[in-house]
Amino acid sequence: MGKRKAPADEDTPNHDFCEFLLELAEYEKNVSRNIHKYNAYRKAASVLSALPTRITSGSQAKKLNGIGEKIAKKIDEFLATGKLQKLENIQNDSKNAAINLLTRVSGIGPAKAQSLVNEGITTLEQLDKHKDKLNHHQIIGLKYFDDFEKKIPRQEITEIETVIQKHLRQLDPDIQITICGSYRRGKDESGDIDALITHPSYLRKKNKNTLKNVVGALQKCGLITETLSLGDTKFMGACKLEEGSVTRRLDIRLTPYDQFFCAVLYFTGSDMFNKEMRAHALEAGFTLNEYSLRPVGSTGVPGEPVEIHSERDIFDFIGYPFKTPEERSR
Ligand code: 8DG
Ligand code: CA
Ligand code: CA
Repeated sequence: MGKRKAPADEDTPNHDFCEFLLELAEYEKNVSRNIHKYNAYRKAASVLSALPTRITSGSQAKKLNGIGEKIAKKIDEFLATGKLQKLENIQNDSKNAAINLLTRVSGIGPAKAQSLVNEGITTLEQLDKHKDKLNHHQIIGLKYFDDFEKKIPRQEITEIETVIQKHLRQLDPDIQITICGSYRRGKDESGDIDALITHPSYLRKKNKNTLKNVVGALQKCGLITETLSLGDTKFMGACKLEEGSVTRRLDIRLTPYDQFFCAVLYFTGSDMFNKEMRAHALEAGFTLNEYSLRPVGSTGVPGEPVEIHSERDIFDFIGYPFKTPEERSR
């Protein structure tokens, strides 16, 4: 997953509010480790970013779904003073800054970052001298710290997709690949590459070697350069288009054919959109995840998965107006 969350869209009328809300969200996730507050700030930023007009007071903002008293007060403070004292304090605390920095290393989560900082490791240089404290994923994350923070231009992902497609065809012409994530939502640049593969003969029963064969072929041709983890259904690693190119984060997931559309929907995101869609599914009496859509009976026990033949089917079943991938970005 992209580690540095995209800054708020600069050309929306409320982007400065979104910016401080997203920064507070990162603080809650990385330092306080309060996932509820993290979600609340993200939700508020998402609501504000979709507004076509400028918010001029906290009380006006409070009328919006997802903005309560506390965030309204922050908007008033920001409007009055042009800053937020809470955020200034957070930014001026060197321990917070160190935790935030270390969580930008792929594989280092908030808990690991805190324990490193508690041991006195606060910079990447110090981290480099204490690689014994890191696992394989984190060591690779540190090695490619700069590369992994660089956004990937859309064109480069298209080229990588073409290379993958060529090798998949040689392996088995029936394997299908879809690049999901922000790329599928039409973004000009992405934080990483989220590839989903499936095969018509892969229905529940797993072929243990499919993903390993795919990864092997892509290593052999030089595209895949690092492996962070590799299981039967999920590869996490890195790839490089050619010698001298930037090293990119690449995830590949193998999904059963009958779960393909739920997986495509889930991995296309955005994660805020997924949250909204899951909430809507629940209201309509369904439970939705990356594997299936299932009706929930009055007992609360999910039934058998609904048969799905397209992404649109999922929207139809829960009575949610269809949105193209490009419309799912907030
Ligand atoms: P980016 O890489 O350009 O930053 O954006 P992205 O493609 O939207 O984000 P991502 O972090 O790569 O995640 C890909 C999709 O996976 C995301 O759009 C929706 C889905 N997803 C969730 N929740 C989570 C989660 O907690 N972690 C990850 N890695 N993916 C998630 O809905
Ligand atoms: Ca990802
Ligand atoms: Ca992504």
